[in-house]
Amino acid sequence: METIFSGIQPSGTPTIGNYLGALKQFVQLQNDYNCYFCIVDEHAITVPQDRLKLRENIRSLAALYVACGLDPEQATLFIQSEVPAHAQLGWMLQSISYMGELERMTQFKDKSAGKEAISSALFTYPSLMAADILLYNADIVPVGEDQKQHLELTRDLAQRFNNRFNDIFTIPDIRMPEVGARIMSLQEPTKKMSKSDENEKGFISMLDTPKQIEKKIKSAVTDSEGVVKFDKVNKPGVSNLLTIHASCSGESIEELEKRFAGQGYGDFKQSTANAVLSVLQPIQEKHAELMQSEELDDILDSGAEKANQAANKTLAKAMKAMGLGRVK
Ligand code: AQP
Repeated sequence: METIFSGIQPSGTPTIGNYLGALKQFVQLQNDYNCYFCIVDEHAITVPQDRLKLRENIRSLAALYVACGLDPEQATLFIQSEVPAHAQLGWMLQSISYMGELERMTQFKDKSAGKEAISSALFTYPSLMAADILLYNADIVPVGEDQKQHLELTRDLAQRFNNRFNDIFTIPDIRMPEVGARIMSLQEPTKKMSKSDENEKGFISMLDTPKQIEKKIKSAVTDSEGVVKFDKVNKPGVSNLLTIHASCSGESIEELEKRFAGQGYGDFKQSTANAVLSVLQPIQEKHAELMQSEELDDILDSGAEKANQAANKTLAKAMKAMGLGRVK
């Protein structure tokens, strides 16, 4: 059976973008693959975090994974910092990562733009992400489009390590959803929707109330044309809402264009909000139940145990290949 690895940062509550680009795929894949799903808290601290908020976000994200339909009996769900091999292999991979290739990463450029104090960890983030994936010899990594460049670097680092030391790592393939791989901000539809956006009107959090969701979608930036048509270049706002609607309701973009032809944006926005609510409401109910239960800690304990076992095996091979430590 092939292996899958993917992670989400507990840097806030996941957005509908994280759901459509990543979480939704995870649930579909768990029956056919050996899956590792990770709460990548060490990635979250590459930008400043409030300690208590981070803890809360980690727990809430774990509950969301399960609430979305992830079955902990089938897939391994764990927290990155509870598996020390990630940081160890991350360091080893930094030693074969070049400054030039890390400087080219658009996520680093976006997140560091205009900031004065930028952590070195934000710069080396892709080497740690490569370690996350390579430790489990993942064949496939299901992610949204924004992670494509990091995935390409992961493949380069794996190949470089294998050529230079020993053939240890599996070269992973990326897997992106056909629709929903890049959900855009509701306020600036040429920019990706992000859970850490300072403008809360720009994203729909998976735990927003129905009122908040309706309000955010109603005030989403569109255009003055009043025509519901998919055209990413000239109508980025409407195209983004069409993508969200189609991904949530299962209808095609063409069907939606036909249904709302000649109707303006009011009904279309209401229908988009309804489609989002129909997906998020059952998840929110399950999330609330899980947050009150002890089940979550049992799931994360057993996930950490399984992940440590698998990761330590690969780490030992990689250390031996590089000549680290002693021969035992
Ligand atoms: N807007 C998006 N559309 C589709 N997929 C998306 N993903 C993120 N944003 C979108 C996918 O969600 C997964 C988890 O992402 P992450 O938390 O590891 O980091 P990120 O990609 O940096 O996501 P955010 O929401 O933008 O987080 P912050 O604001 O903390 O940087 C990934 O598979 C990603 O592709």
